[in-house]
Amino acid sequence: MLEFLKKIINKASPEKKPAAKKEVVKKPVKKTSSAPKKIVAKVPNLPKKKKALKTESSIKSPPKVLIKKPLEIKEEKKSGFFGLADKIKKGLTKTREKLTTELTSLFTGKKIDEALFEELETILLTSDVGISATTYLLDSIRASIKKNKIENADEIKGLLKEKLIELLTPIQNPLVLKGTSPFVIMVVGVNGAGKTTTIGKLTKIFLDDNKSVLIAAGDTFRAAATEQLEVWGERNNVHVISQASGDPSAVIFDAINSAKAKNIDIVIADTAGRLPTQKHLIDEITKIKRVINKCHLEALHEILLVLDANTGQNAISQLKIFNEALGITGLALTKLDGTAKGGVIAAIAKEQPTPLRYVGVGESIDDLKVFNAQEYVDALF
Ligand SMILES: Nc1nc2c(ncn2[C@@H]2O[C@H](COP(=O)(O)OP(=O)(O)OP(=O)(O)O)[C@@H](O)[C@H]2O)c(=O)[nH]1
Ligand SMILES: [Mg+2]
Repeated sequence: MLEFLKKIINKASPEKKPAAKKEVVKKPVKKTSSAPKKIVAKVPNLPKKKKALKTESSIKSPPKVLIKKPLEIKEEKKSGFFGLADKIKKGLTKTREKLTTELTSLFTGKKIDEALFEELETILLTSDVGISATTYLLDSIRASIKKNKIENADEIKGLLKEKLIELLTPIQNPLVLKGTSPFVIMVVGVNGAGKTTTIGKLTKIFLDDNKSVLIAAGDTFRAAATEQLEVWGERNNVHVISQASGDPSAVIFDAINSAKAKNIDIVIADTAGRLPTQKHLIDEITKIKRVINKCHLEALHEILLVLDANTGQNAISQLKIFNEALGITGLALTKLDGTAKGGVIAAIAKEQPTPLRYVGVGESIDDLKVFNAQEYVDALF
């Protein structure tokens, strides 16, 4: 019996040694699997990504970095171009979820009658489409139903999409850079609408299009405004012109002259947030416009009003007052990702049609998109 036990122990012990060897082999395997994980974690942070990869490559072995680099390029391409529709879709999730749920339960298996139209009206109004655009959409849908003898309520969803695209297409009017150089854009809007952030994202759009950009810190009112703009300048590697004590007209004037001297294509001027009801501040911005027009031969090229989508119908009244004071040439509608009221675009198109240049769907540098009616409606429901 003892002999038998000894035999068993002797058989077991030689196996322990190879087991220890196995552990040694495992170590490098662990290393290779952990290193790429670190790189992947840095991918979402685009502005810092390249630096992070360089540091990573100097520490870790080169082959691992080489494997991950193509992935990084794919990521950039995806969000920069191919992922455009996806970004809008993601940004409009809240509005889409509301509309999809409500419209699906409205149309599924229902009769086309007045009650259905009343419910549809409520859905549109609560999505901030506004009375005027809602009436227009319902009338067009009614006319199409009559003309095409539609009996199935399910088909109304398609009609609504079609009519919305028709309504929004006239305000799809992307910014075209023309006229004297530099092309000057003044960004205006109420406090906190997203002006400075939009300037940061817009700069990235222009740089991607191989244009050179200079930013003018024309918000001389708020203490931290210049610093905030400088952060965006650094992210884009673009110069920000500012003055310690300041008259916004002087800062913008300076920036235009500097851009002329350096052959820079575009000047984007930030301005302080102001409420349309603050008459003296509206007067001040009209003065800024006059001064820029005097110093720059061909009038200011673009006066871009930034509107926060969360403000709903209030956005229309802001647009009206800023337009009367300044002559708004284009709009950027921000924070669509934070609201279920993306229908406000339809209200703008119906009540105060103005070229909608850009839509903001997040706080990151790549979260500003050129507005496209079809893409927008496709993302809605
Ligand atoms: N979610 C989301 N947040 C945004 C968007 N655009 C801007 N923001 C945020 O809105 C806040 C205000 O943005 P700013 O760019 O400082 O607004 P502003 O109009 O320059 O503000 P003032 O200079 O104070 O008038 C910031 O926290 C931004 O990150 C957007 O499209 N989506
Ligand atoms: Mg600002």
